Amino acid sequence: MKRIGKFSAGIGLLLALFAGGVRAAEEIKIGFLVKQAEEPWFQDEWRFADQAAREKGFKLVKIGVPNGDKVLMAIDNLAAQHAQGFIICSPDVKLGTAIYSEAKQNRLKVMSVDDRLVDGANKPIAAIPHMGISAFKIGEQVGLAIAGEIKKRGWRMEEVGAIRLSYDQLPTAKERTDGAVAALKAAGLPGGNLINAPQAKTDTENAFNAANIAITQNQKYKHWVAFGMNDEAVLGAVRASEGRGIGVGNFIGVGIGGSKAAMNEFAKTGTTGFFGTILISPKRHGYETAANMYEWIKTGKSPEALILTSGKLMTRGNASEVRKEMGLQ
Ligand code: FCA
Repeated sequence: MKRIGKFSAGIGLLLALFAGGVRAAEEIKIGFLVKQAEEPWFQDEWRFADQAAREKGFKLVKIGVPNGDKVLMAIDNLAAQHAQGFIICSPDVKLGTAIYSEAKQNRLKVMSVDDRLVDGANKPIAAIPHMGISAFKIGEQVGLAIAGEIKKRGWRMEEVGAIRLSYDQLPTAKERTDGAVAALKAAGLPGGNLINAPQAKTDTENAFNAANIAITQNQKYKHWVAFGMNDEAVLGAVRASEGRGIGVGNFIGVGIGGSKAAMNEFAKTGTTGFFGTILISPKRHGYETAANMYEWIKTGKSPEALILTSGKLMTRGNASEVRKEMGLQ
């Protein structure tokens, strides 16, 4: 009897261990890696990914990855924690091949968000599902909004200096400003009035420096407009215009994003040269990518290869209405 008791206790223990093992293997853990964790857009993406995690019951691991070393460390870390997949907005899209092979080696599924990963020949890696914005189209919306406001103010196109905050090494950034340039030219802006202001990094401080140089070197213009890859870029130009004594009546900036950076600007009492922004959807980019990754891991159903989301012009006047439409309130 004693023996049997011991035996069944042993089996019981084994069964318990086995069940524990199965449970551990079943827990779904997903990484969400972003290049600029301090930027409100990425905080919003994380917030909505967290919402998906709560609703579907998986664990979300959020990691800021400001450079290539951090990216590789984060992937290793996820593998060590037995995560099954991750979503990434990489600090450099050229890390694509390294990210893809590191993910494969560790049997992690990978999807990209916002910035599409490229291979050694600068071609998008089609095997990595991606959700980004329709960059050129959204850029055109920026250009159209600026052109509409120029017309409303009765400015002569010849007298308008147009600052293009640029970060051309990132394809989505280039496409966005290309779209804005196309729309402005179609509206009659002379090509010679475009001033390229390259940012060393994609934050407001670097945009401020770039815009400052652009304004200093082109003092002949009576009016100014500015556009770039996101709100942070345009806010840099707005601050530079203020520093150089350009009145808000002579400045129109239109960004892309519509998160806290833009809302804070709209909330200011008094005027701002930040005229508007194209609101894009951190909810889709955060919630949907995380939910799609979860499905992929759980059921094997791979996400759509490429999803490009749209945007809508938001100004101080219609901000809360447009945010509500986008499910952001
Ligand atoms: C890029 C930009 C972000 C945001 C996102 C959609 O990653 O850096 O600011 O615009 O695309």
